[in-house]
Amino acid sequence: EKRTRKSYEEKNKETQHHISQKLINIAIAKKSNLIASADVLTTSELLSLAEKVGPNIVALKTHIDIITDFDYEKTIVPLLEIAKRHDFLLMEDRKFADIGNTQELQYSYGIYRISSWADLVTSQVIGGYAAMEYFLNSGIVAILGMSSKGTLTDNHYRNEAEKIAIEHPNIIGGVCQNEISDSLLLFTPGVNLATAGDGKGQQYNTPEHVFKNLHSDFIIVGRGIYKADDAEKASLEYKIAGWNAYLASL
Ligand code: 5IU
Repeated sequence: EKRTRKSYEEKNKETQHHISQKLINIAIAKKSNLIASADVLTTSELLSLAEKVGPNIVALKTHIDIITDFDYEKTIVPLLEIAKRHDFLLMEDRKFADIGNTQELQYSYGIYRISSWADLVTSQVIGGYAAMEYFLNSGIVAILGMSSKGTLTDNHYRNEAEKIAIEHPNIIGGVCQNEISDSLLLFTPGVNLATAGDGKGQQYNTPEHVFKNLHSDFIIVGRGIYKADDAEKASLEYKIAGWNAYLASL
């Protein structure tokens, strides 16, 4: 075992990064380890989902570049207001994968201006340690392993990527389907209570699996929530399932 099961209270004492502390404090206050993935295509769907799931989540994960009618004033400004009111963080799943200079430009410029609103950003670490220096306002969640069938993130890659994540003060955690060092927060997507896959390579596990076997800290759920007939109800179900699985794993 790479990772001992630690409570959120223990993690909170150990972490130095203000974003990890914020995230963990929300988890404790809400009794939630749920991050909803808002892979929706319009501003109105994004805002309506955020409003419905807001009370049950610690963070909302966006792919802001799939919003077809994106407009900073109409999309980001109200999203920030909802996040503040319901007390959740914004995580932009940008998966940066370039040299430091380019990542710095992608992070702050263009129409999305990610650096001005994202508490957390995901990044590949393929560009190496120095490429991680420029995401100054956000906590970085490093992509260490992927959930899709046939991913190239094998044991060797994961170990090398993890070394960078452990060493880099701006990296607060990793996305992975395996155990990682407990100095990092572990974020696990590919969670669904109803199905084992999506027919497009996605592979799903249950909250029980990710907390008990991987000692994960946060589950990321997309279609299990936003495709449900009642997203609010589904988010509550995943919140309870995630929290119970966490408690059972202690
Ligand atoms: N996501 C994964 N697996 C990964 C990584 C990211 O599913 O290994 I890295 C993203 C993709 C999507 C969300 O935005 O997490 C999962 O959505 P579904 O729960 O709808 O499969």
